[in-house]
Amino acid sequence: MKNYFLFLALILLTATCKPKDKQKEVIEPDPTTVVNPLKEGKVEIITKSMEFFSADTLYSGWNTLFYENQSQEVHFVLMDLYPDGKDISNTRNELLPPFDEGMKQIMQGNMDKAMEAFNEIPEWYFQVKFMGGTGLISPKHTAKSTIYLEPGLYTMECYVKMFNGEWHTSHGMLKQIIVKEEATEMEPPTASISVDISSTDGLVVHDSITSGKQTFQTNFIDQKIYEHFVGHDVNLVRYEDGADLDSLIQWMSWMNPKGLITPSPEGFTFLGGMNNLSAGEKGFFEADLSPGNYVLISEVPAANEKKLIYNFSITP
Ligand SMILES: [Cu+2]
Repeated sequence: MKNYFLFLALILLTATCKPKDKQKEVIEPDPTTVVNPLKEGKVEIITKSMEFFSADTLYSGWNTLFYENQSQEVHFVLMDLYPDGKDISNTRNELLPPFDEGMKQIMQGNMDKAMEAFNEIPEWYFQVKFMGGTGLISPKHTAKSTIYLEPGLYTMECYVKMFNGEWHTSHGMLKQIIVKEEATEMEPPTASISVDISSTDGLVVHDSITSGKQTFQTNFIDQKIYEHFVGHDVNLVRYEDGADLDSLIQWMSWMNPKGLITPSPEGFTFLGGMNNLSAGEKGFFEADLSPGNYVLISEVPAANEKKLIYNFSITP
């Protein structure tokens, strides 16, 4: 009898233990909790020298671009939504050649010949819709911008110039991106500072800018194509005491042979911003501000004459 109870106890023990062990073995990740950063609207983009490392298919809706510039040069990210039937092969075959030729002529001081080359820019380019991106970002810095993407075919580009005047776009900073119908789960962030930008009133800042982590909301009141064939944007730039603001203004025009080129002007650090958007649209960017001197400035020729520059400082 005693043995019988011992036997029963053993059976009960193994019966209660075994399923537990088995349970441990069969634990598998629940597919509903698998993290998909892209579905959450988190898009990582890295530049190591002259390229974009990123996903090539994104979800539509709100997306935050985390653009890490690991290279030695200043760059930006601009998202161009293409008209139906056009893709990156049209960019390479029809758009880059006139821009390359025009820039070559500018570098040689032949503005008339440059304009002749720009006359060859294909008509479809003027139907490209600029959907934002980051502002200019200095080496070893990360830009964080939130934009709304419609479904479609895009190119991601950076048209800053190399030391010899050739476009980054022609050296690898041009990537085709497909944005699918399915949207992200992201809501737009809550802003701490609101900035209006327009071709009439320039940059108008509605809140006082203080130190710490700030989220800027950029409201594109209108938009237009300026003399450099693109519209206005917003770039946040920190500058050292004594830095020459005029050298920054000159540099912000790619039509200037020494503009938007390596090296970038002395004493200025580019901290991101919001690239071209259409009239009525908004975008967001984040920056962690320490005491110092700053400007918000557009990448356009003669930003000061267009009121597209806003100077401010943060006191300790
Ligand atoms: Cu670049």
